[in-house]
Amino acid sequence: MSALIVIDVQNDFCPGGALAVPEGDQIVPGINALMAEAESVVLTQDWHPADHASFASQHDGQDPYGLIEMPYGPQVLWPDHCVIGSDGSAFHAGLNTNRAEMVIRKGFRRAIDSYSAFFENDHTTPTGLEGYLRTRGITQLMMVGLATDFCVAYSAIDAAKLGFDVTVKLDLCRAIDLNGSLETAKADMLKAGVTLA
Ligand code: VGL
Ligand code: ZN
Repeated sequence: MSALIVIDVQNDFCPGGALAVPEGDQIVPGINALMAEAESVVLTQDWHPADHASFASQHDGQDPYGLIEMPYGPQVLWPDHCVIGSDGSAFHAGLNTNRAEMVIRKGFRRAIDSYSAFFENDHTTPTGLEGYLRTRGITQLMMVGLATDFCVAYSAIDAAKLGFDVTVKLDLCRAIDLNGSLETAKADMLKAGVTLA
């Protein structure tokens, strides 16, 4: 069994949003077409409380895109984004969500970020997605969405480490590309055994 995992195609990651990914909206039609053919579809949604610790606004003297040390390791600080229930946290209006059998929300604990759809940024707290996929007999994953170098890459690497057969379809992803993070993410995905297509 296979599943298409659509990562964080939300307003705040699209042009005009709080953490806009260049061309983030351009992948929507292609993702809709892929969903129509997929065996099963899972959507993820970045979902933060307004005082989330990944927001630069929560740290005196810090600007967005800086790096701080958190108890679980280094953390990039972001503009406030995907605040629970806000318009920015909603899926892009053009995304056809009808085929989604599961929506997994992540990053809802104030003190810890969660790029990956499988584990929070401490790399140990599970989101429950692994159990969902395994109990449904799903072993093959196709991943698309935003952003290639953060939530897509972290999700793909965790999935590969968990033993799933993972392909990232790069033409249906877009990157933030912070200080070369896209090239690093691609190399890390390949090293983990992810297929880049
Ligand atoms: C993401 C930064 C912060 C992503 C989420 O979806 O790639 N990036 N939160
Ligand atoms: Zn986030």
